[in-house]
Amino acid sequence: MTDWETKQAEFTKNILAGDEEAAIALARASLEDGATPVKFFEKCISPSLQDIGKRFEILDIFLPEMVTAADTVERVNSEVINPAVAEANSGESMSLGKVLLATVQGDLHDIGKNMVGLMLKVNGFEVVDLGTNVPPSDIIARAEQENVDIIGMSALLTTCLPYMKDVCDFLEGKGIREKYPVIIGGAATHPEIAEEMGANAQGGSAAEGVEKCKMLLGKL
Ligand code: B1M
Repeated sequence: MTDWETKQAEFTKNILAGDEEAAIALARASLEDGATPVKFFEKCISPSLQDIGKRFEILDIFLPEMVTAADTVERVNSEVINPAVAEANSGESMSLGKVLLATVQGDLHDIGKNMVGLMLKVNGFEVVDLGTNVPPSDIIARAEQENVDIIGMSALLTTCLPYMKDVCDFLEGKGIREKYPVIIGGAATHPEIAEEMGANAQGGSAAEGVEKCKMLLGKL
């Protein structure tokens, strides 16, 4: 087992047990050892949640354990990861553009979207975060009101993918499709789905989401 695999196994154990103090201590120790907060998120938090998802799927664990794990991760993020990401990037002051972010209708998953929002902010984007369970009509109305440069949507439930397509189709129907580059992300998405629904880009990770937003605005 590599160091990261050992840490990740330990982290998974901590979050499943809802042991917030142990999970926080593990994250802090990793950062003190030199890991960046984003690396800890991608190497530990994200794969641990994926493992938990797989165990949920095969009925090895049940909803209450998934809720406990998610709540524990949220505490680790708010106490350790988010402040460390913000601090590491506190010198940034330019504005690259305004990105609307939303988890689409029917979907309440927001851990990944929140990380994307934070990474966008620390990389110089303004973020309008509409939260979770946001209907297509609200996404378009707020994009117009806020005059955003990009519409970003997240989905983890495959049943909610059609709402992402609805946003692309409604924009087309209103004759404003060209005004808004659309990026999608979240575990239910992949690049082919983005292409099929007519989105302009897909992000497989928060870092990729930031790169793709820069690319969409010609800032790379
Ligand atoms: Co849910 N859940 N969940 N869940 N959950 C999944 C998604 C699932 C795959 C688990 C499984 O069965 N294997 C499954 C969906 C199956 C499917 O649709 N095919 C599932 C299910 C079924 C459900 C419920 C229906 C369970 C039930 O009630 N019976 C229910 C639905 C509730 C609802 O949304 N209406 C439910 C509930 C929950 C909790 C509330 C307990 C909790 C969410 C808490 C929260 O988000 N605040 C939860 C969790 C934690 C998960 C898993 C275990 C982990 C999700 C996560 O946070 N991943 C998940 C298993 C899995 O994903 N494999 C699962 C880590 C996160 C960092 O990844 O969000 O993909 P992700 O984000 C990444 C990238 O994708 C990217 O960057 C992020 C960082 O790298 N990215 C973007 C994300 N958005 C982006 C946007 C971009 C660009 C990049 O541009 C705009």
